[in-house]
Amino acid sequence: MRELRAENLREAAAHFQLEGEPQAIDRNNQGHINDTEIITVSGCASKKRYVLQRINIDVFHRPEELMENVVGVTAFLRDRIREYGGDPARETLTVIPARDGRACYRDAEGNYWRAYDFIENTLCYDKPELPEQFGQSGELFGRFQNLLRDYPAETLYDTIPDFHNTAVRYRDFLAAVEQDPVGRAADVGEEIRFLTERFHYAEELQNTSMRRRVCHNDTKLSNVLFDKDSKKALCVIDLDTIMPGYVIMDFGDAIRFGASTAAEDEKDLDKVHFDKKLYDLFLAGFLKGCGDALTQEEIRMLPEGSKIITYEQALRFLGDYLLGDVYYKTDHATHNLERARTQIRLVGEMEQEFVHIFTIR
Ligand code: GN1
Ligand code: MG
Repeated sequence: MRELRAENLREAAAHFQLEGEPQAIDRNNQGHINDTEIITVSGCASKKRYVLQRINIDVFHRPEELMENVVGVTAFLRDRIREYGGDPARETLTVIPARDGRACYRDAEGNYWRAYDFIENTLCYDKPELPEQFGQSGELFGRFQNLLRDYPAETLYDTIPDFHNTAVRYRDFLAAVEQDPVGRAADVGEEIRFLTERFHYAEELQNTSMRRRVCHNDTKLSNVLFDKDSKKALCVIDLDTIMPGYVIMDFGDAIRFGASTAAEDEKDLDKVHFDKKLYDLFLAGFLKGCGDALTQEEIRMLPEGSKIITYEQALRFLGDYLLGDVYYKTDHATHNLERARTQIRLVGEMEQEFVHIFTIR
């Protein structure tokens, strides 16, 4: 992706139906994929803010289809939220159309942009201040699943084909090991072995009878907005990967990220542990939020989903490291390797924990 200049941002901002003139545009550096800016406009009754994002088209090849998913799902959610007396302006994202009425704007350099209302008085966490907040995020993701249970999943575009197809991720990983284009494989033999020994995770969902539902596909805690005053989980954000998928993967992805005692890129592995108490808090919240949406098989498979997606994330991080860091944004040369190692550590600990659970029950 090309570097952005201030004039790109101003030009893009001018193409959206904003209430007022942009006064300031500030960079927001969260997220590994898109570029995010916060636009403050003045001119209307009070100051108002918007989120302006350049969609990463190296990752999302069909941004118009992606936005069609987002518009469809957020409109559906808005109706459901109204039905239970919630506030759709705060509990889901609101897409701001471009001046020509489309959901995204393509500039002369081929960049794709979209805008959302900024939801004020919120914050997001990599680590919650209180463990209960992680449980609440579980309830929010469960509710998200429940509210969307009747959305026709088959009408959604695959914004990234085979995104959580672990078998395909495994094949891609083996290809990266094989090609080893930047000569990194020799130094990570132990990690490669850990992952290849566990290829059964890659095959586990190949013949499942579980239903493909509307999934978020990126349920990490940092994709939840919390209300600053009540500190309650409020809104699920980052809807780029909404696609049909298995609910156990959405559950597991949240666990992978949030039930770890350390950051996803912690260098000191002694600090990285799978926290079963956090897992249980999330599980309780998630089941509550889902209501009666899940089948017995899905519920039974939730721990397995946690292992599979964490394993898959390890494949993805280590694969990207081997390919020379072509996908994830990185801050330093070993960043993806450190990320892969935390995931490997978590898979190992989840295996211990869940074997234990299954043997005592
Ligand atoms: C990416 O966009 P962001 O940072 O929320 C990635 C997820 C990974 C995550 C790991 C489109 O998410 O799949 O789980 O990094 N998103 C995409 O932190 O690849
Ligand atoms: Mg994302």
